[in-house]
Amino acid sequence: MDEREALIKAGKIAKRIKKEAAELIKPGAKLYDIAEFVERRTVELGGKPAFPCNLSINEQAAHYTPYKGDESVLHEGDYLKLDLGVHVDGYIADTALTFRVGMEEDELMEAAREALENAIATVRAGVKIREIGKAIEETIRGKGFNPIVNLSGHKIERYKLHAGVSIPNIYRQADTYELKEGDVIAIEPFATTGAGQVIEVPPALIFMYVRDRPVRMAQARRLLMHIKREYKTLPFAYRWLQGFMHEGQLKIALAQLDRVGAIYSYPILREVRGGMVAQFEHTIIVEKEGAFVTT
Ligand SMILES: [Co+2]
Repeated sequence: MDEREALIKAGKIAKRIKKEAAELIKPGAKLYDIAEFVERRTVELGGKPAFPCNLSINEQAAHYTPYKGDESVLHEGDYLKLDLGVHVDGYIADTALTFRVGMEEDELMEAAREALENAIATVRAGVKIREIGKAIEETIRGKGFNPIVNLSGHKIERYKLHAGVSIPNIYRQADTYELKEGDVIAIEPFATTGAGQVIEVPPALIFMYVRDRPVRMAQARRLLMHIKREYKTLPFAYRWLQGFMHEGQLKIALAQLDRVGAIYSYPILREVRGGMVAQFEHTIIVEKEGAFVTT
C-alpha cells in the first residue's frame, strides 16, 4: 500500500466511524462508552487510533478524553465535539464534527461547518495558507461569531500529527507558507460565542512522547519504554495506561516524565470566557488544482 492509499484507507475508516458514532450521541450516553466505541471500531476496521478520541463539551474546545471510572454523560443541548484520528501504517486521518445533543444543527455549528467548506475551496498547490485563515475568519465573523485565534489546523506527516506548519483560523499577513502538491493538512475551524481564545485548564488526560530523558524512578523508565513501543510519536490517553501500573504510581510517573521533558501533556482547552464552541475538521491532500478530502 502506498502513501496515498494508506491515507485514503485511514480516511474511509474515520468517515464510517463518524456515522456510526452519531447513533450513540443522545442524552444520558456516557462519554467513556463513546470513546471506547470509536477506538474499538478503529481497530476492527483495520486502523489504529492516531490519538485518543477527544470528546469535548460546550466551552471545552478540545483535549477532553474520558478516563476509566468517568461517569460524565451527555445532556440535551450540549455541544459535543467528536475529534478522532485514525492511522494506517502511520498515515493519518484527523477529522472532527460537532453535535448538538438531542437537537438540530444551529447557527454556531453552521458557522464552523461553512468556514471549513470555504477554507477547503481555497486549497490548491501554490496557495498561501493565510488564504485559508482568511476564509475561516470571514465566514465565522460574517455569521456573528468569533473564530478561536489560538487554535489552528496543522500539516501532517507520517506518524507526525503536527508536522511544523500551523494552518491558521484567522488572516495573518505573516502566514506565507505555500501549499505544495502532496502536502497533507488538517483544517479545523472553531467558532465560539465567547471571546475567541482558549486557555489550558487541568487535568491533562492526553500525552505524547517527545524524547528520551534520564529519570530516577524505575516505574517512570518502564512507562516511557512502554509508551515509545506502543504509541511511538503519536498522542495517547491516560485511559490507555490505567491498569498498566498502580494508578498512584502512574500519576507520579507521568508527572515526572512531563517535568523532565520526556513527554508533553495536553491539558483541556477551554474557551476563556466560557463561550460555547463548535468545530469541524477534515484532512486534505493538496492537489495541483484543488483539494482531495480524505475524511
Ligand atoms: Co487536527
